[in-house]
Amino acid sequence: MRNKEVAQKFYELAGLSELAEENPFKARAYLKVAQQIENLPVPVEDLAREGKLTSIKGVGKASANKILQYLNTGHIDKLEELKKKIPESLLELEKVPELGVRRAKILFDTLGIQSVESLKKAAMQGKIRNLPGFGEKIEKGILKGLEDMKNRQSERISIGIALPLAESIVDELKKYSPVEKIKICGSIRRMKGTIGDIDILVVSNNPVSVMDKFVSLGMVKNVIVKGEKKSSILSTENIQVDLRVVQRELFGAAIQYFTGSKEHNIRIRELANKRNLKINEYGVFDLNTNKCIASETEESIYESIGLPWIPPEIREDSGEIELAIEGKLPKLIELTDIRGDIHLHSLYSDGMNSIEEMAQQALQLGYNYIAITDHARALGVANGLSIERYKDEKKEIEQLNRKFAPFKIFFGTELNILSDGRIDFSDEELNLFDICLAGIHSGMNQEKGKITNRIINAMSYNSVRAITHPLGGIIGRRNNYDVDLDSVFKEAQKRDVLVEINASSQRLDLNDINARRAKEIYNLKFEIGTDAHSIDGMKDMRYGIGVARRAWLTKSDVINAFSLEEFEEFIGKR
Ligand code: DGT
Ligand code: CA
Ligand code: CA
Repeated sequence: MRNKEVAQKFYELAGLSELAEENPFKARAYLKVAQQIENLPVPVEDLAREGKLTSIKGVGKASANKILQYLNTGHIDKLEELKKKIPESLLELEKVPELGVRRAKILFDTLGIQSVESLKKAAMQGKIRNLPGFGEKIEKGILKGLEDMKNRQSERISIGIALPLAESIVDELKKYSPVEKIKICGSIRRMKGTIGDIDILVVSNNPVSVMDKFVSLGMVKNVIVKGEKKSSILSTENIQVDLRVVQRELFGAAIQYFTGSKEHNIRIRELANKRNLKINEYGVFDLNTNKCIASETEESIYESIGLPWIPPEIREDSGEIELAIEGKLPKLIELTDIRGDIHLHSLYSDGMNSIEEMAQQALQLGYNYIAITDHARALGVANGLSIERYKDEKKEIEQLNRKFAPFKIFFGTELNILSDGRIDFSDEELNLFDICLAGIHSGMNQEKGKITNRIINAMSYNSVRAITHPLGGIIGRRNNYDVDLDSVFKEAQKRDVLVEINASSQRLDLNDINARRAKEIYNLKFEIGTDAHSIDGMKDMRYGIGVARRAWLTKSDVINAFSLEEFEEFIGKR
């Protein structure tokens, strides 16, 4: 599914169209198309193939042609045309956090700022604060944004982009070329939050034909190398994809080797050496006779060195080998263990779907319950709810519950942890809800001590049962705020508050490392919530499970893997 990627192009079109001072109506139209495609429940490339692009709301003939052109060639004429009209450096400026198109344009028009360097200089000289609509806070924000940009590892790409891309390649190759077996390996198989490049392995009796198809896929921007055994391409989004063809009998050895991690494989090789064996991408060999003793399946590779099969997500040489030797690997949580999604937004606040539609999707996903947790009033930009509107929402949920029983919709809220640590409502008002989550949505530039105390204070409300997206970052766009996570974890332990693994592929917050610490040091429990604002977003649960497995979590660590009865008991406990 390439929806996010195509949506991104339309966001770009909207921004550039505004910068180029086209009719403002156009920018708004592009924006609308971007939002629609981003939230499309089906792959945009399927609609393209079926000639049904104009069935998407807001997509006319012109936009449909742009989508087709992009899917077929990897570029959009209009986008290139706009780029030519705008100085390159201005394109760079527009990406600085806090800036965006409109402000970049003001800076260009008033101070003649065209580059990141001159922006930095002007901000340091205090020239920006006096411009209309800027002020000191934004000037500081720009400097911080520039710093963040420098620190960000912009080369790695979010799994939320890489995995769907890899899957669409697998689908196409399966459909249109003679593959017998095919597997995504590397860091994607290990479900790392960010990916360097995509590694795919295939078995085929006609490698040439597979490679021909691979290098001519719609998403190929250019071919780096093409061979019979290995080819590499660069996708239109500048993601490298390596495809290797291996012999059927060597498939297990190859996927074990190319799944990595490198650190894990180094340890595996050492273990083999101790047994007078040698492991490489072709199999396990007896060092004396050079005879191959395992290669066809991954299980056989591990077995040959006395280990059980190890789940890819924990192959990082961070303790898994030692436990595997003792036969004590934990049974990691799985996607099918999840019984409900308890962080969801509906049309009542800033979601795209009704509560009923979210419930239908939950049933499709095999869940037994959900919690609708729309934003609370302080979050004006997200259409946050007053107590009165929450009461209306509660009524609707009660009605739906009669319809959907035994499936159950819990009536929840995602509260705002305000700048002073208070939340939107009093404990008494919060009695209205079945479950209250709370998270920081504003004042993210405060200093560490303040932010930490805000979260700690939020946990002092009896009703608050979970802290959402504890670090507040958005992958590739916004850095985490500064917070003393250990203090937060300590308080959560004391108060019996859950921490969230936000499964949205744009967040993955907590990440694997922090979630593992939360469990191992502080014995915390988790909720894995998608924070979905549409039925499509609910499918992001698998990324949350990826994080959870990488954090070594089991079913019993995660509240929304509890049965409906257990979950009800849990939320009734306070
Ligand atoms: P990435 O692409 O940076 O997100 O991370 P990976 O783990 O996918 O790394 P990549 O694509 O360089 O290589 C894929 C796997 O192949 C890697 O996890 C382990 C294996 N591999 C690659 N190069 C080496 C190597 O020099 N030594 C060993 N032992 N394994 C390697
Ligand atoms: Ca890789
Ligand atoms: Ca690679």
